[in-house]
Amino acid sequence: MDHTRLSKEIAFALRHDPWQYELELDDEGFVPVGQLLDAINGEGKYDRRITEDDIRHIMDISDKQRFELRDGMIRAYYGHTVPGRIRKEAAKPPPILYHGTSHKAIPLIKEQGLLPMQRQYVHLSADTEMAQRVGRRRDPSPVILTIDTRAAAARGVVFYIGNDRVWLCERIAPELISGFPE
Ligand code: HQG
Repeated sequence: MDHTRLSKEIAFALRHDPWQYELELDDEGFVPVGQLLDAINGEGKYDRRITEDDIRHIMDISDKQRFELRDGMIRAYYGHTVPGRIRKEAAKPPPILYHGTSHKAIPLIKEQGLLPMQRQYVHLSADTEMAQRVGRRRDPSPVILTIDTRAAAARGVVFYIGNDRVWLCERIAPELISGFPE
C-alpha cells in the first residue's frame, strides 16, 4: 500500500478537483470521509480497499498537518485552488511570519508583493524551518522573506489559520515584506 501516493491523491481531491471524485466541498472544505473512500476505492488504483485507518495512518506519519478528520468529515487545511473561497477562521498571527520562495520569484515579488498565484490564499509559515522546507520545493537554497504581521494588519490584511504552522492571507504588499536579497 503506497501511502504517499494516497496522500497526494487525497490532497488533489480535496484541494483541486473534488468533482473528478463526485465530491462537493462544503464552505469550510469538508466532505464526508465515506464518500471520499468510496470514490477512491471505485477507481481500484490501490492493491486493496482504502479505509479510514489508512487516512489516519497518513496523518500520523506525515511531516505536515495537511488534513483534518472531524465527525465523519475530512478536509484539507490549506492549499486550495477550487473556485469559491473556502471559509477560514480569521485569527491573530504571531508578530512575524515567514515565506520561503525561490530566487527566481524575487524580482516579481519585489514589484507585486506576495500573491496567491494559483491558490486561494498566500501561504505563510510560522517558523523558519517550515519556510525553508516550503522554499526548497522550488530552490535548493531558498530566500526566506519575513512579514511584520502587525504592520500588515494595520494596513487591513486579514490572516487566517491554516494549521499550527501554516497561516493564510490575501496579498501582501512589497512594503510589508523584508528579507529581499541584495
Ligand atoms: C510565488 C505546500 C511571482 C511564491 C507548501 C511561491 C505550502 C510569486 C509560488 C503550500 C509571487 C506559489 C503553499 C509574485 C508569490 N510573483 N511569484 N508576485 N507571489 N509567488 O505552491 O507558498 O506540501 O502556490 O513565493 O509546503 O510555495 O502541498 O505556494 O513560490 O504549505 O502540503 O509563487 O503548499 O504544501 O507556489 O506553497 P504555491 P507555496 P503541501
